[in-house]
Amino acid sequence: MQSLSGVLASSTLSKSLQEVLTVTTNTCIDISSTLKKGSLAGILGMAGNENVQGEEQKKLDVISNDMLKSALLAIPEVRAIASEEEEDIVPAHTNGEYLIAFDPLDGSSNIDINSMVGTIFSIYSKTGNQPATEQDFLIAGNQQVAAGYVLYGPSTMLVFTTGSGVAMYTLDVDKSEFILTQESVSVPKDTQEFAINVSNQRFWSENIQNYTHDLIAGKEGPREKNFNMRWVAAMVGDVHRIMCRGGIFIYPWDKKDPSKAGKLRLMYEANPMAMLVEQSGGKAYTHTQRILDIEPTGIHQRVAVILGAANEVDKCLSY
Ligand code: AFP
Repeated sequence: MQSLSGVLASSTLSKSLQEVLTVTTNTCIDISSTLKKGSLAGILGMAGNENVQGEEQKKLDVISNDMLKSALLAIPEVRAIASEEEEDIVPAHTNGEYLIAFDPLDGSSNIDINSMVGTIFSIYSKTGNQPATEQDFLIAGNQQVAAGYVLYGPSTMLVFTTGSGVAMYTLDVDKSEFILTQESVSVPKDTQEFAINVSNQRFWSENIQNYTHDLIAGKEGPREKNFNMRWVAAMVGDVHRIMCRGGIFIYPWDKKDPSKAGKLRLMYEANPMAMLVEQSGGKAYTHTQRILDIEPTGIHQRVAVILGAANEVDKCLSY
């Protein structure tokens, strides 16, 4: 069984990108072992302040953010980082080749119930030797050089791509290293499983209401087949299920706050997940455009997300 370090060493990736991936994933191994301690480490519960999103921060949001920030800022390959938990970008080395955007702990509302959470990361290359600015991060997702997530579940798994397909790794806890467990991921074009938070149904646009109505109508309805529903309340968990057995994940625009295009963040949730899904044969759109083509306007920009089985995404967008 090949280790991540062995796969990277035998790859054609630059040594500097290998270093960024190694530091990112090793830090996620440390986050994983911290999470496994749970309440024994006195790290559950609220941190007592809000992040830039206006969301209550959990202690582990702050802890995991600080672990990734300090590890990445310490390596010369990094020009700057952007994080869900940081209002502004954090510059590192003016000669650094890479920009990394991350959600240090996605699904943090699941922490205190011992449910799935994860780290999501997105990597861009950066030429020149000027100090980084927020503008440097406002690059379309189709320019990502790497994207991935680490899922902290019953086992800790790393799923990432550098643009030539998607592989899955499982953490060998004894050796503290990721082992290649699936060389190539493929998302089936069709599905009978959807993920959406139905409690928001009354706030959705009419087309999403009609689309989900027909899913729930099942065999007797216009889709003429039954569907199953899952909702992990952590994008990383719902996307991992899709990477494993297919499906469609939707976090649509809703009229609770019409000024917001959606709940999920483009730079460190939608873009990396869109690259993974597309690299696996799936599709990732907002209501109107391919996510990876969006020209960002801000590092915390929110978008609607409809991703997964290619034919089911097309079907959803046809309503
Ligand atoms: P938290 O990190 O605040 O738990 O939010 C997770 C998330 O951004 C995404 O991972 C989930 O898919 C989505 O929000 C869940 O949103 P709801 O709580 O509205 O279902």
